Order: sequence, then C-alpha cells, then structure tokens
Amino acid sequence: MASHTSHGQQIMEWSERIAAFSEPAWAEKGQLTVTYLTPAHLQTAQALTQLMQEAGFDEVSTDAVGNVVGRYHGTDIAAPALLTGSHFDTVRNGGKYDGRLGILVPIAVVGELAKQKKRLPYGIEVVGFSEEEGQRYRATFLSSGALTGSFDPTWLDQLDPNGVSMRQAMVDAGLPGTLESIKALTRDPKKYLGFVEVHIEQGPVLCEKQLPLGIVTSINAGVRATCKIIGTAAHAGTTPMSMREDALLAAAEISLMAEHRAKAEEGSVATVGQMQVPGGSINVIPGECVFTLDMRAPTDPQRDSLVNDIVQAAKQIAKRRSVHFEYNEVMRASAAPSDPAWQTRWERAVTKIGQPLFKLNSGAGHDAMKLHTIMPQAMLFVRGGNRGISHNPLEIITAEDAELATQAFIALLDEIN
Ligand code: HGY
Ligand code: MN
Ligand code: MN
Ligand code: MN
Repeated sequence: MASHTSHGQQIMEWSERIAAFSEPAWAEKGQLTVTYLTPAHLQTAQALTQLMQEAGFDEVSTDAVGNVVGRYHGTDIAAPALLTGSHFDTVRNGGKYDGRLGILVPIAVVGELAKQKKRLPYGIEVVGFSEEEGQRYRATFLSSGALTGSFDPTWLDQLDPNGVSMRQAMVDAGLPGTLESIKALTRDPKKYLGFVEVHIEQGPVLCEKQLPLGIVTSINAGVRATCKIIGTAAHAGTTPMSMREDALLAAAEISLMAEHRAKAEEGSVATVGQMQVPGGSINVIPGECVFTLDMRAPTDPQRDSLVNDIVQAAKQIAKRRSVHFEYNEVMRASAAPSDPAWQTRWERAVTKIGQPLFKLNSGAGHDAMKLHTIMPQAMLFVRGGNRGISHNPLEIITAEDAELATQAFIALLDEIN
C-alpha cells in the first residue's frame, strides 16, 4: 500500500485541479458552478480525460451525452466488468466533492493497479457522469439514465434559460445530438458484475459519529416538480386585502404546508428550492409565481403519500385563494436498496482496512439509483466535514478520509471473485 494519504492527497489535489473550471458569472465570485455542456463543463471533462490517461487506463473516451468513460482491462476482456463512477456536474455555487470524489477515487485505484502492472480477472469501467443534478435542463440523472435506457427523448427539445435546446447544446459541444447515438449507450447488464459508487455523505451522520466511512443500505425515493400559481396581478395600493388573488402568497402557504407535512413523518423531507415572480414589481400584487418542489422519503409508499398529501393540500389552498395551481412532475426515482452481495463486499472491505462498520441510508439521490434499475449496486459514503454540509461551497473532506475510501475500494476488488 502506498504511503499514508498518498492517494488521499492526490485526490485532494485533483479535486482542486478540476474545481478550477467554473462558469464565469460564478467564477468571478469564487464560486463553483458547472452545468451541462457549458465551456466549464467541457473543460472539466477534458481534465478528467487527462487524469484517466495519466493514471494508465487502456481506453478513455467521451460518449454521446458527454460522459467521460475510462476502461482498465482485466486479463479476460470478455469477462463482465465492474462499473463505477459518479457525476462531475454541480449545483449552482456547489461543493468540490459532490459526485467528483466518486470519479477520482476509482481513478486513483486504477492508477495504483497500473503502477503495479496488476491486472484483475475482470475489467473496471469508470464513468464520469456528465449530468446528474438537473440544473441547466430539467433532466436529472440524464447520463446514468442514458446508460440504463431511461433517457427521455423529449429532453432533447428542452430549452435552457437562454433558449438553447439540449440538442443544440450537444451539437455545439461536438456531440451527435441524436436520439440514436444516445440509445446506443444503453449498457447490457450481462456485461457487468455490478455498479459501485463512492460519494460524500452530504449529511451530518458520519461527522457526528466521527466515522470516516459508511455503507449505504438504501437510497431514498424522490420526486421533483415545477409548480405554477396563476392569480391576478393588481394594484398594491388600491386592491383591498379581501379582493386579492395573490400568486406568491398562495405559493408561500403551500411551501409552509409542505414543510409541516414533511415534519409529520420521520424520514420525509420537502423542499422549495426555487421561487420566482416572473416580471414582478414592488407595487404589483403577484399575478404569477413559479416554484419547485423536491419531496423524498425512505420508501416509495411513504414518498407517494407525502407527494399526494402535499399536492391535494396545495389544490385546496389554491381553491380557497381563487388562484390556479399547476403541478408538473420532472423527476420520479424509486428507492434503491443496496444489493446485499455488494453491500457485504463493502462491509468486508471496510473491515479489512481496519475501519468500524456503520450502515446508513442516503437522503441524497445518486447515479447509483439509475444503475439500480438494470444491475446490482451498492454505495460507500465518505464523511463530510462542516457537519456534512453539501450543495454548498463549505463542502469539505479530508485527505485521510479520501485515502481510506481508496483503500476500501482496493480492498473491495479483492472481495470480487
Ligand atoms: O439532489 C440530490 O439528491 C443529488 O445531489 N442530485
Ligand atoms: Mn448533488
Ligand atoms: Mn451527488
Ligand atoms: Mn451521485
């Protein structure tokens, strides 16, 4: 095993290197925003390609949706391969490790194998997924969806806030931009042993328990929706309070109702992450308000009852306030329990490197929940500092924990036989 923290230190340096690429409006504020197929996104993809080439992968390529795919062959090229990876796009003003750590750890692992000129009986395929967060386009898990045959063809015609279609963004990025080229990415599960993803926990549990690693038992179910309230714009000075059809106040009441409903049940969460009054003015009662809903729970039934209750209550609020409520679901992902065999491999790997075992479920969604639909999967969580804060520039990990994650991944390889 290399000297202590050598892989970990290397991963921290790589994280800094790829975090140098951010979209100008955010970079000028020292913030990290990398959304689908922007110049910063393409630069990040290029940097990941270079890291994979330097590490000694046998093949490195960019696929039709912009994934960076590295392959390190085994002794038997026809044997089913281990699939791993995570995403390199970020939320706006995001952290450096969300997704990216799950690409850099396997790159460090392959680098170690290549350095030792070691070949396993199976290949390793590392995917830097190009689009997971659904920021530029409402197309969450676009890239892992392309690999699992669930790419939604209507996404190609979706427009970003500047009116650029996804198809055009793909063509501008040098990608085919055709449904055929995307459908061709669907993976045949028979060619894979399974999918493993290393990811920061994005929560406070490991930090509070002072544990560097955690084994994921299941990924929570989620639904995301864009909502619109249509009321009546009117004069803020002359319209009596009793005669208002205020779109924003209806959205505000719906937001507080969603919070109240989620709080009523252990494990349920509901978030309004975005809210705008298009064309609003200081002296006009909002005639329209658009907002988003993100609702999650540990199981599909609990998620469904959360969503149904919130949507029904929202309709009641809209009716009482004489406004119109539109609900448009943009993502629905089922809970993804870890495959028992792969979870056990992670447990044995973590034990083998002398770390305590701790299991937890994932409140965050991950590419693994898409791969879950076609092959067995299990995840390893890495402790986040700053009480595990994430989707925030304060997101932080340590070189020591990155090193332990790399050692656990290497130990996992020995569990595959
Ligand atoms: O929102 C999530 O759970 C993930 O960060 N995409
Ligand atoms: Mn994220
Ligand atoms: Mn993530
Ligand atoms: Mn993920």
